[in-house]
Amino acid sequence: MQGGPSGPLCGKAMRTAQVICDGAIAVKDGRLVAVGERPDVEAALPADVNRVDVGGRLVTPGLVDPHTHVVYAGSRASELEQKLNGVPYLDVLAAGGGILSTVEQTRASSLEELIAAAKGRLETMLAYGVTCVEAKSGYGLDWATEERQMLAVRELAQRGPQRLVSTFLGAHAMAPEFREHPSAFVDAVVGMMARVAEQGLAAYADVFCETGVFSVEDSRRILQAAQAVGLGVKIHADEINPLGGAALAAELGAASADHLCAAATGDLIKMAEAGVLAVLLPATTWYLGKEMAPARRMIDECGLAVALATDCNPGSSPTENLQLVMQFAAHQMRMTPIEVLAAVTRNAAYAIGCGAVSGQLEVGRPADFVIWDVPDVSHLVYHFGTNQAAEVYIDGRLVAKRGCVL
Ligand code: IZC
Ligand code: ZN
Repeated sequence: MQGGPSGPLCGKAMRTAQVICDGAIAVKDGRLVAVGERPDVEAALPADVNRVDVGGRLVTPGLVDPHTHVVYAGSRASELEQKLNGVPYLDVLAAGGGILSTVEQTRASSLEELIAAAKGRLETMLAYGVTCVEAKSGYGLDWATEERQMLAVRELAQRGPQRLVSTFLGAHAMAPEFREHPSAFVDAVVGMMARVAEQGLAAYADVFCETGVFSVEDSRRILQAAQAVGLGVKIHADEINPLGGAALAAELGAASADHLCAAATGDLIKMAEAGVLAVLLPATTWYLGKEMAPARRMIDECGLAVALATDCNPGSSPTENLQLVMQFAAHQMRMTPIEVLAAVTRNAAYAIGCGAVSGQLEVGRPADFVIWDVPDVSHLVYHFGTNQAAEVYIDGRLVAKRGCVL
C-alpha cells in the first residue's frame, strides 16, 4: 500500500489505498528510497544492490496501534467470573473494582516492574506486526504513579525498537481518595497538566467520558486545560452510554474520539466536519458483549476517517493482537479488507500524530514494514486468530520473525 496526498483517508476514500500487485521497495540506511512497480524500482537501482525475493507475498507498512493501556501491573482475571455472570463493566468499577483494582496493583509497582510488564506486551505486539504504539497512563490517579507510568513509556521508547506515543489519562476513573469530593479530583487532574507538558511526559491528554466516571462538563474542563498547555486531546467517547463525548471531541478539535459504539449520528457528522478521527475498538466491544460501533455508517454516511486499535488493557480487552481486531472489524463491523488495512496503518498513524512518519510506504520515510505469510490484503482478515506476520522491520532492520522478537 502506497501513500498519496497527506492526511488520513476519510469516508469512501478509505477504499482508495493503493495496492501494487507486482511491487517492490528499496531500503537504504533504514529509509525507503524507492516504492512502486517492481520493474520501475529495479530500473532505478544499481545492478549490484542486494535483492530479496519475498515470493509474491504481501508487504504492508508496519501496523500502528493507536489506543492502548499497555503499562499496567497485575491482572483482573479474578473479575472474570463476575463478567461471565453478566455483571456490567461499569457496575464492577462502581463497586471499587475494575480500573480501581488495576490502580491498586499499579500503585504498588516500581518503575522497573512496570517497564518489564509493558515490554513483554509490546514484544507480543511487535511479533504481530505492530511497529508504532500509543500508550496511556491512567492507573495511578495520583501524580507519583501517573508520572511513573509515563516515565515507563519514555524509557521503553528510548530502548525501542517500536515508536511509542505517550498519552496522559489522569482522568481514567475517580481516585478513591476523592470519592466524596469528585470536583476536587477534576481540579487535581487539571493541576497535573502543566507538569505533564513541562516534563514532556505526553503528547496527548485523554478522559474516560462515561456515566459514573467523568461527565461532558468535567471532560471539557480537563481537556481545555490540556490544550492550554499545548497537549493534543483524545476522548473515550460514547462507549456505553451516549453522553455526548463525540460532540465534545468535535467542539475541541480533538485528534480522535475513541469507542463511539453509542454515539449519535449527528455527533459523528460533527466529528467528520471537525476532522476528528474515529478510533474503533471492536475487541473491547466483543469482550464486553456489546453492540459494535456503526463503522459502515461512519464511513459511508458520515465521511469519517476510521482507525482501529486493540485497547490492550487488563479489564475490557486483555489482548495485544491487532490482527484479531482487524478480523473483528471485517466480520463484525463489515469493513472491507482495504478499509481495515487503512485503519491500522495510515489512519491509525494520523490518530496519534505520527502520520508523517508511520503508516505508509513512501520514499523518505523510515523503512517500517511487514512481510506477511499471505498473498493479498483480503487474506489478512479471511484467515483469523493466528499470527500471519512473517517478518517485521523497523528502520530497515529485521526485529521479529515468525512470532519471535529478535
Ligand atoms: O482498565 O478497564 N475502558 N478504560 C475505559 C478501560 C476500559 C481500561 C480498563
Ligand atoms: Zn481505552
